Amino acid sequence: MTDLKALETDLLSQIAKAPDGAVLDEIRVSALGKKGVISLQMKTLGKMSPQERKEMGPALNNLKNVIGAAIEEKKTALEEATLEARLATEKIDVTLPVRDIKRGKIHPVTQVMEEMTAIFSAMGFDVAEGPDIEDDFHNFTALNFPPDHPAREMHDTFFLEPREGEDRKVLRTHTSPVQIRTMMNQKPPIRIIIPGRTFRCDSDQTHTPMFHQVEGLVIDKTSHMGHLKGTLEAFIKTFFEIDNLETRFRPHFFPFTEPSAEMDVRYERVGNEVRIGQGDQWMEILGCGMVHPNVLKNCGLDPDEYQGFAWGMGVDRLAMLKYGIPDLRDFFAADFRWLEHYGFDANDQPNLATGLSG
Ligand code: 2NL
Repeated sequence: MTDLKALETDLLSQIAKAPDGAVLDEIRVSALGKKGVISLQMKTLGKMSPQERKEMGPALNNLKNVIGAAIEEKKTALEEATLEARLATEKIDVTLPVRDIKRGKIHPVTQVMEEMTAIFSAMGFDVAEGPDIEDDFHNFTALNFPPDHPAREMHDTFFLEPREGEDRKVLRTHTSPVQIRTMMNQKPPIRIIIPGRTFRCDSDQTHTPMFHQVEGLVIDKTSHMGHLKGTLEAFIKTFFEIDNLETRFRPHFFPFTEPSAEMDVRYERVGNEVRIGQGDQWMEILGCGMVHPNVLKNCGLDPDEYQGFAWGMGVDRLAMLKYGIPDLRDFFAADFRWLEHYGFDANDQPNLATGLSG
């Protein structure tokens, strides 16, 4: 009979010294494999006297378990050490500047949203975001849409199948619900812009069911239509990078602003090209107005104390105009050649100090 205690000590010492997984596996085979020492000892149990077997059976079983567990433990430790070593050699400094990007382009819509964000950030606006799926209250009711307003029921809103016991949800048709959420949760003064995706059930040459908006909101005690005009004129000149760009404000109607206006810029058409800034034609660029007292009330703000202005513009169309992109549908075609041509380098991060569009 082998001294089981000596065998255990020997195997445990071998396991402890194993430098890698391969050696550890050899030890496992030599001890627990079909022809391993422990397995061979177990085969001799049948030939033992009942008295001997009663003693040796449990002892061998115990040895098998102890060695098995020690091997598993060592295996985990070796794997962890290998991973640690690999992580140490593959360490990269993510704060180093990026160089030499060969593939991958920033989509013009993303770039233009970043440009708009850079311009309004410099004026002191924060960026706010909110969910794509909204309820009737945040998308329509709070914005002073009357209960029977056609936009609520019309075919151009995407409705989600209502869940049991829940109000029906919609894909937001504008980013305005984010302004509603901000006014309900934050005390004025508020100065935010909201870049994001919006959805309307509309698809033709000039409309896609998903499109992008940047809306803005200023709420305080004194901001008026003059501030609105100044803010948006300064924005559009910086955006198109044209100092003498001429604008005009035309009266308009939105349920959520009073008074409301649309801002146009001068332009001319030379051949197939649209030239912004000069010429004898006017192009509508954005909608705006003073926030309607009912909207303020719906958000828990007293219209006798607070006032402010808001605006909304379509990013996709402004991106087409600024960068001379002829067809809206190409935005969503995921054509790499198109992106290679119209896309931006990841290093071209818009900022006002070094120039917006590089
Ligand atoms: C357009 C016009 C506009 C707003 C959006 C707004 C939001 C709140 C309150 C008041 Cl919470 N107004 N947003 C105001 C005027 C115009 O968008 O033509 N967008 C593409």
